[in-house]
Amino acid sequence: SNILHMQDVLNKLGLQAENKGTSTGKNFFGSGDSITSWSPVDGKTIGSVSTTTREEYEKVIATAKEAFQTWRVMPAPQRGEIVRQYGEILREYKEPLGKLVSYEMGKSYQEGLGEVQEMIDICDFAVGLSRQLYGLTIKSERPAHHMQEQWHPLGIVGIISAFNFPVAVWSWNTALAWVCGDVTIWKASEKTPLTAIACQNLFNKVAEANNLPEGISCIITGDYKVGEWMTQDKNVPLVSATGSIRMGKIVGTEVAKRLGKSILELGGNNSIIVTPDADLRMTTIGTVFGAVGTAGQRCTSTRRVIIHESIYDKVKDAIVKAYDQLSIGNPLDEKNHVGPLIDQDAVKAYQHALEKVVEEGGKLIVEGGVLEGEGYESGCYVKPAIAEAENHFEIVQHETFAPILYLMKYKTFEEAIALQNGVPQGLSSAIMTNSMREAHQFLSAAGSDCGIANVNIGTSGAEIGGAFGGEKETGGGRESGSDAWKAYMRRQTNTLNYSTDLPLAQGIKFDI
Ligand code: UN1
Repeated sequence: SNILHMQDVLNKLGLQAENKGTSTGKNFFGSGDSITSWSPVDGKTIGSVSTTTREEYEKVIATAKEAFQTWRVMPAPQRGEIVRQYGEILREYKEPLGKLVSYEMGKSYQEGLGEVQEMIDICDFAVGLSRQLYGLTIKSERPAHHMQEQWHPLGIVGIISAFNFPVAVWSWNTALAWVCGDVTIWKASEKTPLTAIACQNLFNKVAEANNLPEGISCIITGDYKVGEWMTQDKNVPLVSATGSIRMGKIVGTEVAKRLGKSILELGGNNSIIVTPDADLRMTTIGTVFGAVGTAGQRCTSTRRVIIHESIYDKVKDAIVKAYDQLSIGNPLDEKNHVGPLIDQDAVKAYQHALEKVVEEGGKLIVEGGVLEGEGYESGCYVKPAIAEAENHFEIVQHETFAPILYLMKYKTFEEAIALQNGVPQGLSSAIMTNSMREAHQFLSAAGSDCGIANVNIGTSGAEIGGAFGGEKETGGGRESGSDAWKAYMRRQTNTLNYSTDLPLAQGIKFDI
């Protein structure tokens, strides 16, 4: 019945069968080829969106540049007020937007709502932040001198986001960028273009009510080429990109070529270490949610479980038993735990990984497979699988965006940490333990090398209040909470002399 009401959802969010995918606010245009948005839930077409041409891109840049002139001098708390109103609209539209996220991307309705909740949370965070863009005062070595640092807006921030969190990741970036005084241009994933237009339509209600100029929130649509226009464009001082390592390497390199700034939040290869005195129930729930939630398509999804040999069989049995209870199907039906993968390419990558792990000597203990028949017409529904594997296997070193979990054993604590850290990625990590010593060792400088390290919690489901991102091939960028806002601003160091002399720093004498 949720599906039957999808037309209402589209109407509420201002979406049509054919949509223009370029926008500077209430102005929508776009004359490039159309992209079809296709739901992995039932394989049906939801609507189409026109792509952005180069000429139209230039128009967006010109409008955004113009908008920045007024937006950057509006007092930050007033910009915060705009973000507050956006958070209010999101509360009002939480259900339809959550439903569209679920239908267009394929995650469960609960998770679709959760994603909109993340948007609301980051808006609240940004509103508070708008009064806390603090700089420092610094003691000068010279008499009657004052030093300070202050933070100014950067300009146009380009946001490139992935299909798996089609709306939340944009909001982490944009809500911060807006209160910081930046204007934003969003290139959403071409797999989820409709949710992006829905977010823009909601922003337009706020923009209109407040007489804001065009260009504060912009969207562009298309494939990697459209993203490349931004990465190569000096008019875009910062590009924040969330997605695959392959994409991030290209974005990072292109932006670096012009010495621009980038924030990269890329793939993970997240593991849970399960120690001898771990709570078995918590371990099971944390692992299974982490591995099969969002059908394994979170960058924080649990990919590996590193289990102490003394409890290996017990933990393995509990996880396998939990997998028996999983129901796979339409994610809008709340009785299902696992929805579809995003598309058939993702299904192929899943199948390839399962073949590869066996080829490399792994053993499947929960067999995978693609589901067929009634309810599975899209061809995107797969069974969550578990393999016993070794960390050095090529496929284990690689992030497969699908519900595949690798189990491995450890003997010593040092070995567990080495396995956890022994992958190219460094996003999220967790330990299940009741030993204070192990917990602290895991969080120490010699412990987890990831951007996120959790104790007695799984690897996924971070709150917005912390900085989100990771090390190594995860890209090093941080989005969302803590002081991640600083990356969206430029720092300026000021020295003011209120004396009638001009003493030089370092005691240097220069007499004329
Ligand atoms: C992502 O998968 O790109 O921590 C983001 C989590 C979510 C965000 C994931 N809050 O799982």
